[in-house]
Amino acid sequence: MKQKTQAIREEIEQRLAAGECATSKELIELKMEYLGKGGKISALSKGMRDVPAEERPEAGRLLGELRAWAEEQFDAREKELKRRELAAKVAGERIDVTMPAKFHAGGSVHPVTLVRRELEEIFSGMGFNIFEGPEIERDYYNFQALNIPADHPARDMQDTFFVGGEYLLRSQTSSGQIRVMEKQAPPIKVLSPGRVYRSDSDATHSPMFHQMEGLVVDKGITLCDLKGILDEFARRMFTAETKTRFRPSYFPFTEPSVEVDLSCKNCGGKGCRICKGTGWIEVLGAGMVNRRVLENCGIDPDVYTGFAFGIGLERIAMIKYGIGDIRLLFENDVRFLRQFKD
Ligand code: 2U9
Repeated sequence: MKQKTQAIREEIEQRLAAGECATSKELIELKMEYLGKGGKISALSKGMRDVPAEERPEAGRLLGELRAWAEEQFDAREKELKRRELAAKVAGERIDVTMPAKFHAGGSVHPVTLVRRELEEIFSGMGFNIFEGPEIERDYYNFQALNIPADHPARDMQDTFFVGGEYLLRSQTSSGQIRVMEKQAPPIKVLSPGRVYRSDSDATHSPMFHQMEGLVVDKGITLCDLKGILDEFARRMFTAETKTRFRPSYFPFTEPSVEVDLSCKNCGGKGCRICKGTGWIEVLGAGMVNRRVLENCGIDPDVYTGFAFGIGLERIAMIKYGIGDIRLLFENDVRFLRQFKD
């Protein structure tokens, strides 16, 4: 038995030294050849039956030693192989920080979003709270409560998208502001940005566009407060020299109503192609909240007054960035969009 175990020991030593197993898989195969069920060491164990009884304890000890030694050899080699395989993997994955970076196409912020963010910053800095109402609105909030009578042209199917029954796609964000006035007692100072829908489409009108309406209701609010707030907006949004001009107008929800022009930043008011020679650009509508609108919301118009204004975000973006056709803002052509950066 001693010779046999010694012969196997030498055989294993030789085969491991010869580098027969370069991979973990080959090592397992070699291990099985000796320690597996049908392996050479197992075969020796089976041969114990033929060993004379007095030699068996010594033969058993030798066999046990051989098995323990062989396991140790294979385990040590396995550890070594794993270490080498890992080292090779790590070396292959090494990052070369001097390589040029991969190109990532960076996105840009949509000009309407840029304008919305800027307006939100200007008006929230003046104490306005932002409220976004629903886009699918009831006739009452979009028209009736805003003093838009049943025979008003805005109510025509040609102008408003009706969804069915009393529901429609809101044509102005002021519908949401009625909801605020119903729930909240003055003082009220809200700003409502959002999508609105009107059945209209050409170079300056889109069936879906973005509005931002402001509403202030409190005791003693006058047209002067409106002018002060809009002057500040004009200076912050455009330049410190920008002037505002109020022209009389008419809206059912405000009385008196005004259309507000800003002095043309291109020519400084002298008159140019952009302002069509007038020196002024029409930018928004505004007015004192009609007392009937306040009454509809349970606010006493003899105690409280308010002003409101409405701004079309696409219109501001077109003026600010010199965009000639509103449709460019909705086509999502990246060659156009990537010109705008945050
Ligand atoms: C309430 C009462 C009144 C908001 C106002 C305008 C005048 C206006 C237009 C500007 C360009 C719409 O997007 S646009 O086409 N808006 O001219 N909007 S006063 O008046 C309100 C708002 C809320 C409760």
